[in-house]
Amino acid sequence: ALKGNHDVLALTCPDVICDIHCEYIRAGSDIIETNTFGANQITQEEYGLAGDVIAMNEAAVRLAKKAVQIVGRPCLVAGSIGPTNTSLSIASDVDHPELRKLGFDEFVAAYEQQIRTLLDAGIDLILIETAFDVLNAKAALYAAQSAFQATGTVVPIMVSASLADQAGRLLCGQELEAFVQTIAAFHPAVIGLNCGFGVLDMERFLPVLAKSVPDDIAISCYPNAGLPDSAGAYHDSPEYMAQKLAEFVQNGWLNIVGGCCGTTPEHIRAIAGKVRDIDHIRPLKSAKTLDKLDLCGLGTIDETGRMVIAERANVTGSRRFKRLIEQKKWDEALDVTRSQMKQGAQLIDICMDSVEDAPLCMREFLRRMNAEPWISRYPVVLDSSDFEVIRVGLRECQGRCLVNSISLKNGEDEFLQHAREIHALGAAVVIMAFDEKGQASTTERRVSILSRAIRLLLERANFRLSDIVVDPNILAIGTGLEEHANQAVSFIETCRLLRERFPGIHTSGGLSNLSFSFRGRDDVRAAIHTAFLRQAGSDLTMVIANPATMSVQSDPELARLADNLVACRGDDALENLLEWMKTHAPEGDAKPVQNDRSDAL
Ligand code: THG
Repeated sequence: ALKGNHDVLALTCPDVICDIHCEYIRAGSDIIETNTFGANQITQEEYGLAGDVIAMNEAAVRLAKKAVQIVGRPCLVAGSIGPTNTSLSIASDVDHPELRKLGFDEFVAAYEQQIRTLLDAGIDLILIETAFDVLNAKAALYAAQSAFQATGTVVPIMVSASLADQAGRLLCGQELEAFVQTIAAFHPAVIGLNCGFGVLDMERFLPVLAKSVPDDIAISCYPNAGLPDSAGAYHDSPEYMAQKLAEFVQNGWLNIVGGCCGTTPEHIRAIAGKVRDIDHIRPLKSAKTLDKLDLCGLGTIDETGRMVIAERANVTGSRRFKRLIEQKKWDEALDVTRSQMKQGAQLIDICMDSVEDAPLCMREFLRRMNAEPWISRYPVVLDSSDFEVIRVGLRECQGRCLVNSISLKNGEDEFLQHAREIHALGAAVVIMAFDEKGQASTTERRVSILSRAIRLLLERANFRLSDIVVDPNILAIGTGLEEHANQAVSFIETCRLLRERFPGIHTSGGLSNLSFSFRGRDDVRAAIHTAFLRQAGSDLTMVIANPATMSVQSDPELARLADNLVACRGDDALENLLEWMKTHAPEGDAKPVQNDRSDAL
């Protein structure tokens, strides 16, 4: 049963395919696509033709190039990469959100084989199209980079999404703007829309693209000729499509237009005729050095103020969360993240480091989270000191996530290798102030280690400043040890110096670390956190915290004493605060927490 397997036609009816290419080139196409939309292991497995994938791709490129030669006018050949028939983000069985038919690495292998073959056969660009699941597209983008390395050939990449609903979401649930942010991190040449409901329905989504696609990336749009009727016929006329697309170009929204399902050579002739002479094409500018961080999940977040990363989904920082994960109480564990977001956090830090089989727990949790659209609209912060856990996490997150963290503690080689892997998967990274000698606790060492790490990322791992978040280590104050007294001051000073040296760079830290010596006194901890955040001001652009313990209205005397302690003002700041604590019992029935400090770090 080969019905529906159009990709096999390059092998079985080569002349038909070549003639079709010729017709479109004569009609005015500047780019034609190879007949390889489903010519990959995953799709062809269904037809029992996985063994013919290489031959299909080779033949398809040959036919497209032959057609260009026959017609004799310049035309680029784009290697078509479809999404396959399988989704990486959506569970095949709703009762088992943690199961997938196939995993990310299997997609990468299938795509890498297809893309290598297309590159060797001589395509001019790669077209990852009809993306309905951003994770499938990520796998294709990751595979493309491996294929570039393996073949030594690099070509521009176009990525085109297909929207599934009138709200402008992909089938996997991701909003268009979040899709753009996720994909833009891979620096393709073009981002756009194709297929879908036809040109009319694309009209309101193109301004979203025009607003969110970075200035150095082109925008494309090649819709279907309307929505097919029950007999599978498409009804948008060539003139109508051409007229609408010309309007879109005139609006400055687009750089590349064309047609998808149901568009005949007549459509392409009409479109080419209408748009060829419009000079109001969307301008492309070279990239700015600092773009936005653009972390996202299924949705985008507001990055204008200080961003709050929720800390409680952390098995080393929360006994309760650890118990929930160990007992596989997934719904209750998900509730932890949900309530943190309700309290005002914009990002979710997830750490599984102290449970058995942390990589598996990370994957299971992320897959279950993914089935909760309300939670998964927020960006994920993958918190682990085990890079294997990070690797797993990066393969499950739909949006652009933040890796927390890497450092120079095991030297430059490992640092760069991990950084490159993170970058190749489109994520941003937190770098901690550790080096080969250990943790930095002076301003001088904090600044020097982090500056060195930033330069390595910029110069040797292809990062932009906007892909990097620095964390100079928030350490506990109020311990009674003199060398800890100015830790908050030193942290804040480091942030300021680094933001002077690298304008616009993001800074972050774990707020609760600061007040470890005051465990059991949530009122005092909250006052210390509030004072710290006020003193850090705009030098601290992100913070890992329990949103419930920030910006609280404390007793004015407590607020003043906490402010002195954080600012390391006077020799008796700690003494005065301890004195106040003796005379002001904790509110409610707060009990001292028994676990020791190392447990939460
Ligand atoms: N920088 C970066 N990442 C980090 C940290 C950092 N990740 C981990 C940690 N530090 C930030 N997260 C937490 C989470 C919880 C607590 C502190 C930091 C915490 N936990 C309760 C306590 O110790 O009182 C635990 C109580 C309980 O068991 O419920 O305070 O600095 N980049």
